[in-house]
Amino acid sequence: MTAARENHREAVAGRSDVEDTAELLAYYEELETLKAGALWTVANKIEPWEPVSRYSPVLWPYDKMRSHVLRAIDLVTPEKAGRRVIYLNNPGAGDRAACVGGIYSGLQVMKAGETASAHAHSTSAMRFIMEGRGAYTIVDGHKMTLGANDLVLTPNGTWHEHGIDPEGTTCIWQDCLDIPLVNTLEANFYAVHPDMHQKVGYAVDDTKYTFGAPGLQPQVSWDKAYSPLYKYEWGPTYEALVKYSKVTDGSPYDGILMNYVNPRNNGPVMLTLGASMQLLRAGEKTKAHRHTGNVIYQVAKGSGYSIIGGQRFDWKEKDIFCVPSWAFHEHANGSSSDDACLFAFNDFPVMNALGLYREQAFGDNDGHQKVEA
Ligand code: 1HN
Repeated sequence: MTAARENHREAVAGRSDVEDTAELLAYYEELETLKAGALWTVANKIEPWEPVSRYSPVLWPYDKMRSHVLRAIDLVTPEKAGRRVIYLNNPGAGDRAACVGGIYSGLQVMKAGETASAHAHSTSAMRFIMEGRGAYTIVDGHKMTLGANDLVLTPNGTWHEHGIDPEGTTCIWQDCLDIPLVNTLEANFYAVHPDMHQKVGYAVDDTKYTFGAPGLQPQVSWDKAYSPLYKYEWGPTYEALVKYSKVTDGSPYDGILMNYVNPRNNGPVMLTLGASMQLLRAGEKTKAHRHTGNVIYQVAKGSGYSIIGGQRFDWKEKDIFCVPSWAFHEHANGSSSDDACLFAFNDFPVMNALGLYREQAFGDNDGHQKVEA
């Protein structure tokens, strides 16, 4: 771009190019004493041409995380800790405890026979089960049994608690909450259940049998903004992806992708957080694109790599990685004989509801980023 054109661009956007003088600097200091400032000193920073994420792409290898997560069992009890969780702290998060963007995430561990008491908060949460047998979550009196690669919702405002059956094994799952977002909005409330635990008021797994039949809905009213299904099991999810892969070319950027939806309106499972599962066929390499919105991936099956913002991240089962808003990313299945599956949490419902969603393909090099050395 020529200098004249650049100046024009600045002028059009009201961008500033004011040089500091002694008089101006003194003026800025005076404004500061009034708790005020001159817009032209911050305009370029607060109104970037395009999103500039403070967050980095990061991969958390499960084989490195796991022993530290298990160690917490001997160090704290769920009673004392509230929840026994090791959270994923992006280097750009500062004091926000964010995994990426407005999303918090952590690995929670409980052993057989343990329970974590009931509480409710304004934040919305999802959990994706990583390992172990006998885990359950109770949401507003609905008890759900959980196995590996199942997704369970604990929507905002619901009483929720977790436990592991005494006959079960140590369980680890990934939590995902919209904490940084809700705290930015300064709208976060938290309450502990008056009886510590809630009563199970329905048959175990009733939501699955009430709301979980594909293409069929019961004559039951539901006035909440989130999905009444609460639990999405791995078996039917994987089966649906495999069947879909046989009748579609899929997306050049996502492979075979399906969103978890609220069966009452086919919208996202909750107002602020969405989730998806994508299948990369044997040998599949997607093209790069970017979009507004933040995504946290967990490898549900297989191995491969992703290139995010020009950096290559090799992944295998249960590894977690994040893609910050507006970062180019592409995925590759490392196997030429078996499929790979990437589960993902995202904040697309927020981007869509607020009219902020944008997407762009990577134009050069046949859609593939160059990997930085
Ligand atoms: C929460 O409610 C859980 O219910 C886990 O398991 C992690 C982190 C911050 C705030 C609430 C849970 C959480 C959380």
